[in-house]
Amino acid sequence: GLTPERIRAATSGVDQQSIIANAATGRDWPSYGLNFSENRFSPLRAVTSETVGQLGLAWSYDLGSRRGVQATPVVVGGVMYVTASWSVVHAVDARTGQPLWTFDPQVPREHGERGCCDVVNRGVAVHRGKVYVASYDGRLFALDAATGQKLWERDTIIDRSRAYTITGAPRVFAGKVVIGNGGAEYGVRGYLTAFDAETGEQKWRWFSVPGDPSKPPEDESMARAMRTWDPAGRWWEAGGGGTMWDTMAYDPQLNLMYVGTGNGSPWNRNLRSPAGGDNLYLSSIVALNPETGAYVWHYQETPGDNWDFTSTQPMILAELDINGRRRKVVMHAPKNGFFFVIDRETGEFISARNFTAVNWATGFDSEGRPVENPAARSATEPFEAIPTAYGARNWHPMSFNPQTGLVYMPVHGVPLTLSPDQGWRMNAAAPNRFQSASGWNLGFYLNAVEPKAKPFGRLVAWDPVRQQEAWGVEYGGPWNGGTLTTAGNLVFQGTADGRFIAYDARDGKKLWEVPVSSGVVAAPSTYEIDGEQYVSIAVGWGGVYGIVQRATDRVTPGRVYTFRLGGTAPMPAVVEAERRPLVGGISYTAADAQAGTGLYIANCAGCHGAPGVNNGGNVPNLGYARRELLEELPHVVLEGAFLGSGMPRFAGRLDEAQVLQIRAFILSAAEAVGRR
Ligand code: PQQ
Repeated sequence: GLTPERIRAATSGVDQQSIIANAATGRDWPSYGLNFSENRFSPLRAVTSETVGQLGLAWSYDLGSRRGVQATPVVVGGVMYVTASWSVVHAVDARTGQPLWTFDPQVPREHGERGCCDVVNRGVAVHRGKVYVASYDGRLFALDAATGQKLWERDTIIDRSRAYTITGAPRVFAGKVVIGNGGAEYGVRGYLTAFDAETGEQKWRWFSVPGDPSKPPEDESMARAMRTWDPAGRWWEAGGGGTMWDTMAYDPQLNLMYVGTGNGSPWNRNLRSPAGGDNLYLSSIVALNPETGAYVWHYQETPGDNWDFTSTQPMILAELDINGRRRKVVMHAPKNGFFFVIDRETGEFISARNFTAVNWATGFDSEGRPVENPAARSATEPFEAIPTAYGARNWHPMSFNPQTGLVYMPVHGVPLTLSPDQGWRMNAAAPNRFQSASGWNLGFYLNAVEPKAKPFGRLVAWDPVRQQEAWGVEYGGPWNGGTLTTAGNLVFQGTADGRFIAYDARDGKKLWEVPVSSGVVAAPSTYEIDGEQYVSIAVGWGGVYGIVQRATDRVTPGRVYTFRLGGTAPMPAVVEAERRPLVGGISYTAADAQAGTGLYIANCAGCHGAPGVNNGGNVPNLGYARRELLEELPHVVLEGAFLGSGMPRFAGRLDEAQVLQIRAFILSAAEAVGRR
C-alpha cells in the first residue's frame, strides 16, 4: 500500500528538473497543465485511437461536494491530488482509488457570496514533498504530501474589506509558489504573489493595474500603466480589476513566466475611466521575471475592456513554424473570441483570428490593435456583445497536440445584453442592479433588454498556424469540459450533458463515450503506474454558468472517474434530481411581485437564476421550490438556514416585507412560465 514513507519518497523528488524531465515520458501529471507549457499533451501511447474502445472503469472516488468541481487531477508517483468545491483537497491512491487523506481549509461559508462564480477550485501544485492549495477565502497552504498535515499557511489578501477570492491552482516556478486571486466583479485591484516554496516567505508581488493615484506607483510597470487610465483617478474607487484568477505558464529557458489578466472593475469603461484609455494591464498576457516579479512585456488582447473580457483563459506555450521561421509562441483564446499567437520572447503580436462569431470588433490590424465596432461602447444604448461575459471560452483548459498541430478548445456562447447603468456608484446596492446586494460593481444592467443570440457549445480543433478551424463537434449547449490530448491520437473531453468522450485527434471522429455522474466542466489527466496508462476525470457540475443552469438531471455529488484498458469496475450509481412542478398555491399581490423583481435581481439572481425558466444548476431554481420552503422563506433568507451550502444570512440587508416581495416575484414568474 501507499504508506506515508512511500508517498514521501515519490513526491520529494518533484521539482523543476523533474517536471521538465517528465515531459518526455508523461508518466506523472505533476502540474495543473501537465508541464510548464501547460499544453496538456501526454506522450503516453498505450491508449490510442486503436485501443481506446477497451477503456473501462478502474475505480471511482466520491468527492462528496455538491458544487462545481474544476480540478485537473495532479498525479505523482501513483498518488492523486484533486480538489473539490470549498477548496477541499483529496489524496487518493491512483491505482486503486483508495483514500489516503483529505485536507479541508474550512472556508467560512459566509465567504461564498464574495466570489462571482461558484465556490470552485482548480487544483494543487506539488513540489519537493509538499502540496500547495489556495482556499476560496484567499489563504495559501503548504501541506505535507504524505499526510496532508499543514506545514504553513499564508494570508495572500492585502485588504480583507474587499471581496477577494481564490479559485485557481497555484504554480511553482523557479522555486516559488505563485498565486493570484479573483474579485474584479466586486471592486478589487488584482495582483499576483510569490512565496518561497520551502519556507512560505513572501518573495514578490506584482499588481496588474495601478493603485491609489495619490501615492507613487510601485514600479515602472505601474507608472506606465497609470498613463493609460483616467487622469482624474476615478478607477481607484473600484480597484480597477485585472485579477489574475487562472492561467499561468513558464519558460525556464527564457526565465519568463506568463500570466493572463482579468477584466476591468467596474466592467463599464465609461464609468471606470471616463477619459478612456487602454487601462493597462487589463485583459492582457504579461511576461514577468519569476525570480523578482519584474514586468518584462505585455500584449493587451482587449484594450480598454468594457465587456468583462478576461484574458485569464488557459494559455499554451509552443513552438510553431510561421512563415518559414520556428518561433516560440504563446497561444491564447481568451473570452473575447479571438485566437492569438504571440512571440513569447518579445511579446510581439504575430496573428489573431476570431474562432467564433464576434461583434465587438471586426478583426485585428497588423499592429495587434482591434478594429472596434463603435456601438460596442455606447455610453447610453444597450449592446448585446458577442461573445459575452461568459466568454467564447472560459477557464476550461484547452490542449495542443504537436503531432496534429491542432489546439482543442471548448467554445461556447451564452447570450447577454449590457445596458449602461449611468447611476452606478461603488458598492451602491439597488434594485435591478445585478447582485449589487452582494457587492457586484458592473456599471451595466444585465439582460434588461432580451438577448437575440442563442446559446451553443462546441469542441473546436484549431490550426494555430493557418488560424482556422480544422474540425468541430457540436454539443447541445454551452459549458463543456476542458480537454486532454495524447500521443495516441486522442482528444478526451467531458460534456455538460454528463458524458466523457474520446475523439480521434486528427478528424474529430468519436471513438468512445461513457456516461458519468453529472455535467463535466474540469479537464482530464492521464498518467502511468506500473506500466499501465490511466485516464482520470473529476466530475462535478458548476462554475458561473453551472450554478444556475444544467444540461442533465444527474446531480450526483462530485466524483473522480479513472479508466484503464480492460477496466471492469462497475459504474457507480448516479443521483437524479427530484422532478418537481412549478411552485404555486401561495397568494401574492401584483404590486409585491413588481417590487420583488428588482430585489430578486440585486440579491438572488446570480445564484438562483430566473425562476421557472429551467431546473436550476448546482443551486436550485426557486420556480421549482417546494411550497413549504417558500412558506418559510423569511426565516430561510433572513436567518441563513442554508448557510452551510453557502447561502448568506440576509438579516440586516433585507427585511421581512422585502423577502415577501421577492417571494411574490418568484410565484408570479413561476405562474407566467406555467401559462406558456
Ligand atoms: N470563474 C468562472 C467559473 O469558475 O466558472 C467563470 C468566471 C470565473 C468568469 O467568467 C469570470 O469572469 C471570473 N472572474 C473573476 C474575476 O473577475 O476576478 C474570477 C473568477 C473566478 O475566480 O472563478 C471568474
